[in-house]
Amino acid sequence: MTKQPHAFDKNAFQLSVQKHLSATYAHTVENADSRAWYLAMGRALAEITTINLLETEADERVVNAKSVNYLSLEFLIGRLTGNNLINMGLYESVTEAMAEMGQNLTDLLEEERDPSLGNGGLGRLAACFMDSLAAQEFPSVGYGLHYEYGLFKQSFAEGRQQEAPDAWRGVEGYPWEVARPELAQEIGFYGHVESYDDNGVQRRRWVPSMYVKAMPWDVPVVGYQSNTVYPLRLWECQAIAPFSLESFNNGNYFEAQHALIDAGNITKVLYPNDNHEKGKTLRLMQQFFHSSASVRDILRRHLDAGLALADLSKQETIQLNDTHPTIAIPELMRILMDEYHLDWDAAWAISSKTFAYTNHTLLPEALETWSESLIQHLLPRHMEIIYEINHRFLQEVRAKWPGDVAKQQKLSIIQEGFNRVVRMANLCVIGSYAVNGVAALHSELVKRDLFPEFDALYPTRLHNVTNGVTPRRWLKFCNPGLSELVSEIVGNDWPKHLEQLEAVSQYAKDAAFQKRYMAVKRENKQRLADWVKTNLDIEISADAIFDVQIKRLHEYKRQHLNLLHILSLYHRLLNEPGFDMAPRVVFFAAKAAPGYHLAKEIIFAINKVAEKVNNDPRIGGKLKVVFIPDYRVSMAEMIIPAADVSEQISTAGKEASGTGNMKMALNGALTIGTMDGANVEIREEVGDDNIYIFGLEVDEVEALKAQGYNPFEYYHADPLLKASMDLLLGEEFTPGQPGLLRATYDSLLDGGDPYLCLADFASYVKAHEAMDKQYRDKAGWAQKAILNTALVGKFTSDRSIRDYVDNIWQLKAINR
Ligand code: 26Q
Repeated sequence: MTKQPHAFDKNAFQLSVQKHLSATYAHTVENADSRAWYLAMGRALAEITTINLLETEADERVVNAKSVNYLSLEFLIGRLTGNNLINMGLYESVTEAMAEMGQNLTDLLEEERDPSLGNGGLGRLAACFMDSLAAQEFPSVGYGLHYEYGLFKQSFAEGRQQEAPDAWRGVEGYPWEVARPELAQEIGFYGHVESYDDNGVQRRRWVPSMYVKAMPWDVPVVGYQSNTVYPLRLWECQAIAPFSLESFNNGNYFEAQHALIDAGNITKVLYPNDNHEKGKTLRLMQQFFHSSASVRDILRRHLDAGLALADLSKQETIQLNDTHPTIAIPELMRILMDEYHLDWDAAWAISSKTFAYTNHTLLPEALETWSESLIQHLLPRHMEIIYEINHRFLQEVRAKWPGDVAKQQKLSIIQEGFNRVVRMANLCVIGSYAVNGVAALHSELVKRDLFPEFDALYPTRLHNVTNGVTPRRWLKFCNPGLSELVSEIVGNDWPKHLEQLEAVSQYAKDAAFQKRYMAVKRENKQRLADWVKTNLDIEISADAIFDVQIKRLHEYKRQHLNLLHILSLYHRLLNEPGFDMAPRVVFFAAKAAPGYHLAKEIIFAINKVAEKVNNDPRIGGKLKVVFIPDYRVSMAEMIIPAADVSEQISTAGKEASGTGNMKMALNGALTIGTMDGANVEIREEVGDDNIYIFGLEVDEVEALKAQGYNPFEYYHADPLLKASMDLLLGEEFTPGQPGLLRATYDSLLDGGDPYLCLADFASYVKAHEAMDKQYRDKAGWAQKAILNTALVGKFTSDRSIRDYVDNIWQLKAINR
C-alpha cells in the first residue's frame, strides 16, 4: 500500500524558495546563481522536513515505542536533496515548481556538495540503515559526529594522490541541518576520581578537569512516501567559556594545558583510516565525546517520557557500529552508578541488555585497542569500570575453564605485556546482548576464528545480519531509466518491496525487453563517458565493456590484482598474434588513507599505466584505463548504473561483506568475484551462471598460507604473469625513470604477496576470458544482466533492518 505523498502547495513552496533566496541568502531573483537557488530550495524543503521531524518526535506512539539508537562515528549520507525529494514523493512537483521559476532541478542538485562524513562501507551502511528505518517506520535515532571537515578531497598530481580538506558545509552552511541548542550536553575529560560518603554509602565520582559542549545538529531522515522523519543527530564540539578557568587560575599548568586545546578540535576532522586502527588521543576524545553525548541524550529522552531507569532496555536499544563507540558501555555504567546511584548489579542488568555490537572486520590490524595509560589519563573513572567488568568476567572464564590461564589471557579485556592495552572488541562482546557479523560467511568466521570462546560461553549471543543497500538511492534515484523500465513490469511498489523485482526475470529472455534494458545501460554508459571526456579528457566508447572497481584502496581488496590483469591484456595485445578481446574500459575509483604508503603507490602505478595504455596507438583503442578522482557517493551514483562488470576480488576471508557488490548487481552489472563476504550470497541468489567466481576459497587460502606461500613459484611458473609483472620494472610507463613502479612489484614478490594476488592470477584471467567471450553474445549478456537486477532483492537494507528488528532489537513499526 502506497501512502499519499505530502500534500504539496506549489505556490506556497515557490514563495518560500523566494523568501529564502532573498531573506536567508541575500540574492534577488534577478542576480541569483544556481548555488543560491539550490540553497534556497534546500531551505524551503528543510522547513517541511523539520516540521515533520518535530511532529514525529512528539508523537506519543513514537515516544512510547521502543527505539533503536544507531551509534556510529561515520554516516556517509551523500547528497540529500535529490534523495529526500524522492522519499517525500515531491521529485516531479518540485521539478515543475522550479522550472516555473526558470530553474532546472537536475542542475541545482549538482550544486550540493557531498557530506562525506564517513570513510567507506561502514559509514555508507549506517546511512542506508537510517533510510530503511525511516522507510519502515521503526522508531530510531542515528547518533554521529558533526565533523567540520569530512573525508579529504582527492586529486592527482603527476599520478600521485593529493589530499585537500573537505569543507562540506561551504560558507553558507548546509541547508538540511538544524541546530538543537536546547539539547546540548556538557562532556568532561581528564581529571581524577574521588571517593565520598553518601549517608553511609561509599561512592565514587569523576571530577573532570576539562569540559566541552556537545551541540547537536539534526539532519532529517525522511521515510519513503511517509511523513515520518527521524533525526540523524550529529554532535559538534564547542568550547565552554570560561574554559577550565579554575585550573588555569590555580596555576596548575599541566591541567591548564588541556584547557588550551581548542575544543573545536575534537570534531574538526574525520579520521581518514579505513580498516586500520591508529590510536591517537584525539580519536579517543572523538569517540568518548560522541558516546557520552549520545548516551546522555538517550537517557534524557527516556526520563522525559516518564519511564524508569530500570526499564531502559525495554525502551531503548543501542547498536554500536563496530567498536568505535565502545566507550559508551562504561559511560552508561558510570552514569547509572555515579550519577543515579544504582549499584553495580542493577547498572549491569540494564547496560548489558541495552547494547548490541556489529563487527565489520576480521583484519587483525583493524581490531581496535587503546593503551591503558591513555584511557587512564583521559577517562580515569571509565578505566576503573573497565577493570571491574573484566574482573567479574574473568571469574566466569575461570568457572567455565578452571585452571586454563591461556583462556583467561586470550579473553581478558586487558592485553598484558610491556604496553598494556584495552581490547575494545572483547569489551563489546562482554557488554552486549547481541553481536553480529555482516554477511553469512563473515559471521561464521567471527564465530570460528575471532570469538570461538565467547561463542562457547554465550551460545546465543552471536548472530548474522547480512548487509543491504537502500533501493531508493541505489536504483530509483540513481538509475531513473532502469527504474521506469522495471516499474512497467512490476508496478511502483518495488522500492519498498524489492523482492518484487523477481518478476522481471520472466523477461530475461525476451528480445524486446533485452533491447530496452541494454538501451538504458548504454545511456548510463554514455553519460559516464561524457563526464570522463569533459572532466578527464579521455575518449572512451560506450560500446566497450565497462569494468568497474570502486572502493577504498586496500591491499586486501586487491586493486593491484586488477592492475596485473590490465597489464596482461596490454602484453597480449602487443605480443600475442591473433589475440582478440572485446574493447574494454577499466574504471577505478579509490581513496587511499593518507598514511598508507603502499596504497598510494598502487594508485600511482595504475595512473601511470593508464597514461601509457590510453595513448598507445598500437592497441587500437581496445583497452582504456580510467582512474576517477575523488570517489564519493555522488560519483558512485553516476558510475554504478553504467557498470557492466563489478570487480569484487578480495582475498577470500578478508572482505566482511561488501555493499558495492550489491549496488552494482542491482543495476545490472555481472560480478567477477571471489568466494568472499556477500559475494557468496549474491551467487546463491543469481545462480552460478550469472556470476563469475574465481580464486581460492577461505580454506584453501588458509591451507596455502600454512604450507608456506611462495609467490616466486607462481611468478616463475606462469609466463603471462611474469611478463605482466615485469612490465612494472622497466620504464614502459615512466619514460626515463625506470623502476618507479617497483613498490607494487616488490610487495608481490619480496614482500611475500600477503593477499595472494599471484596465487589467484591465473584463475582471475580465466574468469575474465569467459566474461569477455560472453559479452560478445549480446543476448546472452543481456539475459544475465537482467537476472542480476531481478534476483538481488534480498540485498535491500529494508531486509537487513527487519533482520535486526526480528532477531536483535525487537521493535514495532509505528505507521503514522
Ligand atoms: C579505526 C580507528 C581509528 C580511526 C579509524 C578507524 C576505522 C574507521 C573506519 C576503522 C575502520 C573503518 C571502516 C571499516 C569498514 O568500512 N568496514 C567495511 O564495512 C562494510 C559494512 O559492513 C563491509 O561491507 C566491508 O566489507 C567492511 O570492510
